[in-house]
Amino acid sequence: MNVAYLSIGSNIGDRLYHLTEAVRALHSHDGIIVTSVSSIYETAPVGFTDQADFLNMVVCVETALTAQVLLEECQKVEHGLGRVRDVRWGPRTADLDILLYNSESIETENLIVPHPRMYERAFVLIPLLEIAPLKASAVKDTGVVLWKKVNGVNDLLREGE
Ligand code: A4P
Ligand code: MG
Repeated sequence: MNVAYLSIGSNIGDRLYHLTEAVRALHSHDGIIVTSVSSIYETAPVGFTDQADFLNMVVCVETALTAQVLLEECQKVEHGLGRVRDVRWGPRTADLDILLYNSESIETENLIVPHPRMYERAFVLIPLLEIAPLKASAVKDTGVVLWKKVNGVNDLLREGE
């Protein structure tokens, strides 16, 4: 089974309804189980800023689908919720992006994973950190290794004594 993290955003109409229907649609797919969901955040628009505030959340799914097929399913969910693509980064009833798929790096014509802009976007990172424990695999090959766990200020200060 594969584990993926998806970002969901909406800034048109009944935003909460769009998020919940997106999750319901994903969960009702035979090859997708939504295993955890973040809180819902209200977020100022990034990129094209002259548009309404978004509601954003991140969900974790277990899926038998390949990343490519998962992307197609995400796009079907967007269409089902009446998404029309016009302005890039512009208003949308529902935008579903694949943030992570296992710990794979994917670069095809229509899919880049990890999502190329996720690390600079608080509206992605804050909900993601809520449900995705930082795993050793996530920092693999970054040149960063856990050297010592510190349990609070006193623990650290005792080290220096
Ligand atoms: N695509 C490539 N990689 C991926 C991926 N990992 N997940 C391709 C999903 N799609 C991926 O996306 C354009 C193309 O990206 C797709 O055809 C797909 O093949 P789109 O959803 O059609 O268009 P878009 O969403 O306008 O563009 P994009 O590049 O996905 O925009 P972003 O970067 O997702 O930005 N501000 C707030 N506060 N909250 C938001 O949710 N969202 C955006 C959209 C801008 N500002 C925002 C928010
Ligand atoms: Mg998108």
